[in-house]
Amino acid sequence: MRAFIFQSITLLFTGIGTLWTSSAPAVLISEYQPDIPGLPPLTTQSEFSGVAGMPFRGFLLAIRGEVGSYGLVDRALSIDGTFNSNGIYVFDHRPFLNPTLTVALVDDFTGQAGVTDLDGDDDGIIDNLASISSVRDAIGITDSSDTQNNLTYGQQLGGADFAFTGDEPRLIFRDASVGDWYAINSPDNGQIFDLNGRDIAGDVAFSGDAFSTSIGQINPTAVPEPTSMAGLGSLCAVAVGWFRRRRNTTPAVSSC
Ligand SMILES: [Ca+2]
Ligand SMILES: [Ca+2]
Ligand SMILES: [Ca+2]
Repeated sequence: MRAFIFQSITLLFTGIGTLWTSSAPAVLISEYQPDIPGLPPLTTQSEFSGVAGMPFRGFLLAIRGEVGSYGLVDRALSIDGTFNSNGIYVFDHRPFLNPTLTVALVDDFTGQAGVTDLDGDDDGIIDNLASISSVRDAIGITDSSDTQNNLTYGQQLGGADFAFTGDEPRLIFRDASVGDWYAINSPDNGQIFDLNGRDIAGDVAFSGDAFSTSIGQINPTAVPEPTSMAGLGSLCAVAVGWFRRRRNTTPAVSSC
C-alpha cells in the first residue's frame, strides 16, 4: 500500500513537472537594473535568456505603477536579435524611469508608448490587453512599502512581482539566468532578497558574484550553505539513529 501511495505521489509530481516544463516560456528576462546608482547613464543593458542561436523579435515594455499612472505603458522598445551560444541576448537601451514599475517582454505590441493604458480604471487589475501578444516574461519591482498605492502587474501578466525589499533594487537577476529571481539593493548591505522580500544571503551561497552584474554571461546560481548541509546532515543522523534504535543496533551516522 505504501509503495502504491509513494508511486502515486511520484507520478503526480512528475505530471506537474511535465506540465510546468511544457508551458514555461522559452524566452525570459534574466537580468535587469531597476535603479542604477549615481547619475542615470545614457544606456543600460538588460539581459534575456532563450535558446542558443534562436532569433527573437519582440518588445520590452515598461508599465508604470504609481499614483496617476497605473497601467500606463511608458516605454515600448522594439527588439530584434539572436541569442548567443549560451542562450543569452543583451539588449542596450535608454534606462527606464525608476518608480514602481513592471517590465514585460512580449512578442508584439500594437499600442503607443505614453498613451496605451493596460489598467483603465486604475484598480490594479489589468483590463486591456488588446495591444499585447504573447507575454514571454514580466517582473514587477516596487520602490515603496505602500503596496496600496504602488502597483505591479507582473503576476497578472504570467510573470512575478517582487515584494518590497526595503529599497528599489539596483540589480535583479534570475538564478543561472533561468530560475528564481533575486534582488540586490543599493547599498547592498550584504543582503540578497528573494521574491518575497526575504534576505536569503545567510541561507545560500552563489556560484559567482551575486552582487555584481553579469551582463552577457550566465548568472550566478545559488547552492546551499555548508551550514545548511550540516543541518541536513544532523537531521539525517537523527533519523538514522532513530531507525537503528528501533532495530536495537548501534546508530551509524557515517551511513548518511
Ligand atoms: Ca491607468
Ligand atoms: Ca483595471
Ligand atoms: Ca547575466
